[in-house]
Amino acid sequence: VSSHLALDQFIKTCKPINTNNTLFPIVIPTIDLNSPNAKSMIVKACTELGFFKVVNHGVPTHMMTQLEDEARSFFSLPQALKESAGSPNPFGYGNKKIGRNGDVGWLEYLLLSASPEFIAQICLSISPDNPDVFRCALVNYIAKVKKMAVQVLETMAEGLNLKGEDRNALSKLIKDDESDSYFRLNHYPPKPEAFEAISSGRNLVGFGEHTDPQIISVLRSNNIGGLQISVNDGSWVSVPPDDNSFFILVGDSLQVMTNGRFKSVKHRVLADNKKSRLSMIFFGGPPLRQKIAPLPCIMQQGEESLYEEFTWCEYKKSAYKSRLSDNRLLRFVKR
Ligand code: GA4
Repeated sequence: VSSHLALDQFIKTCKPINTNNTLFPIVIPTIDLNSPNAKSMIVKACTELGFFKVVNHGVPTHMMTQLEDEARSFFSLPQALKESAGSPNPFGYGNKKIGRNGDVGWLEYLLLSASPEFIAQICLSISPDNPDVFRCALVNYIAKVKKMAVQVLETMAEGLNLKGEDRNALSKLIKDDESDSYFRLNHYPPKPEAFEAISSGRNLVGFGEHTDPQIISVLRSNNIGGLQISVNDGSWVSVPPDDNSFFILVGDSLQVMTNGRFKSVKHRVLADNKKSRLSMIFFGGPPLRQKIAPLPCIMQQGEESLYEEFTWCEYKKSAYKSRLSDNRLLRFVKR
């Protein structure tokens, strides 16, 4: 009875979402990182959707499955042990509550800084006697995915016609020792049996609509669907899951650095599944003091920035005051 009550309460705090315009799976642009066409295809995908899938990515399958197994073990721990990771503000274990301003979703998660030192510390607090298995799975996976993100950003830069040093203009922000990158494990439990009976036709929202504030996000999930992206005309498109590939999302910072050429993609996750969905996401962010502004090397003669200048630190501060579905860039658009 008590778990039904909790679900009932959860549903009451959820806004109904519009799924009338949800449809048809479109073809997700798929980029073979080793193909000579990769750069032009990436630019096209980032311009039109802010979203694409990467194959031939060089991340070994065993690293993905190892981390998925470890994540499963973590989420199956008793609640009190999971909570020993601390609260997710700024980093730790979260359950249903997202951010600091009342957003909720049908998921539990572990939100981490991507730095190996931080990960060592948090793994120690989760399992003091045997921290190394989880730690190694996380650290190895993150290192590989970060490397791939760097390759994607360099291919992107080439596609934008950046030459010489400028080819690293985006990737260097992620490679920087002070890069403020995050890592997140999301566990969306199956839809509860009692849901239909008390939800009056609402959808079960796993993670509500939002854009990512960082430069780039690299997402991998198990073979359970739920991820949707918003396309130009505002309709929602379901992304068929693929546990062998990665999905790349353009973040707000990359939209600004390309002066609006690339679109940060609005996305959400529905949790209408019979089986649980597990996703792992690397968020590539710049150092805190980094100025976020259009790259001088991409600006045409006479082109002006669409945005007021801000640092990553300022953007993050403002993001943490917002609700998930807010348009966080609006505040920085020049009038
Ligand atoms: C969205 C992208 C990342 O998951 C995240 C999220 C963060 C959080 O879960 O704490 C935020 C969200 C994300 C954007 C707006 C704020 C902050 C929740 C929220 C309501 C870790 C991030 O960097 O921004």
